[in-house]
Amino acid sequence: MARLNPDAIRQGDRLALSRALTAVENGDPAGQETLSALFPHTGQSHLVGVTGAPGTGKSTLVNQLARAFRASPHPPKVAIIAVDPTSPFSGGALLGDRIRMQDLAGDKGIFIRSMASRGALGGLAHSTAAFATLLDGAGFDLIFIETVGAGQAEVDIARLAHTVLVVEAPGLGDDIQALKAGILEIADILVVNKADRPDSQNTARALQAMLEMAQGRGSLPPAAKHLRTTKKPAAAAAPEELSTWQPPVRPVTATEGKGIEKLVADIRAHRNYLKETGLWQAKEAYRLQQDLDGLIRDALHRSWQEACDPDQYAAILDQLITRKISPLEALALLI
Ligand SMILES: Nc1nc2c(ncn2[C@@H]2O[C@H](COP(=O)(O)OP(=O)(O)O)[C@@H](O)[C@H]2O)c(=O)[nH]1
Ligand SMILES: [Mg+2]
Repeated sequence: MARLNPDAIRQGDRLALSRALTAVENGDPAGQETLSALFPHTGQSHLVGVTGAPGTGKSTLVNQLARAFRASPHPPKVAIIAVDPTSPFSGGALLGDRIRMQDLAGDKGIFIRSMASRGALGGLAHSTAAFATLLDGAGFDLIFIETVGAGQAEVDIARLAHTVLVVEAPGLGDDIQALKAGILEIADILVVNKADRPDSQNTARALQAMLEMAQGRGSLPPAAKHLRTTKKPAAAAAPEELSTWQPPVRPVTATEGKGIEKLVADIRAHRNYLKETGLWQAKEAYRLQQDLDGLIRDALHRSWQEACDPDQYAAILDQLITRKISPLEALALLI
């Protein structure tokens, strides 16, 4: 592997950026070095997570959003990370994503990258965060992270983002898909795509009703007054618990670009809200703390593993399984 060049990445060298992303994806130490070199220059990008069940139209939507942002008066540089846990190919893309890449390929202000993530070192959320940091360091103002909303991994990835779009579409089953995946509560903006379908109003109404119910129960965020009374952002509290943001339900037809302007306005409004309330910093602090804690856990576990005698471990595990000792007693014997 050629030496990676952080300066070239900062100056917009796309090849250098691609190389660094690949290095990070492969767990190559040179990738880590590049990340560290770029880190002081990061923290500028707006990360927008886009999640939802397969087929809801996320890729189509992100495509339209990228195009709309690029057509605005002071166009941001836009990057798209498509996280596809099912793709076994590094840098591989689904058919829809390949079409998208061709579609947006001529614009130097757009960078698109798929991340195949099976067996990603340190987990999916960790590699996605690393990708976002590299793109941030490369000067992308707006980074879309598209994930298939199917479980905890996607929720973890979405949590990386400042703004989370949960995409729903009618006709994919009777239930609201996001409810099943447990991702409704992390939505900052609820997008009801395929508004050209006759049943889409029912989907929108059902979502609105669910939101109102959740708010009535108080399971959605209470007042953000903590933020105004404390001097520094509470890194320990999950920032979403401090938010008073009311997620809008936004109908769009991604294939026709209908409703996209309003969605762009929603995304900008949420960014401004985060900046004005101090939640932006709180989110950044929370994310970095989570990342550090994860690294510490991994490092401690690794060093324990290196020191651990596998035979002793097997013997203690056996005692645990046969219930001769409790988990806590096993821990005391092992550490
Ligand atoms: N009718 C209709 N179809 C759409 C719309 N947006 C996307 N689709 C279609 O839905 C399918 C899945 O879209 P895709 O963007 O790949 O969904 P993803 O799996 O969520 O990324 C494709 O056939 C799209 O053409 C829309 O607004 N209306
Ligand atoms: Mg997709």
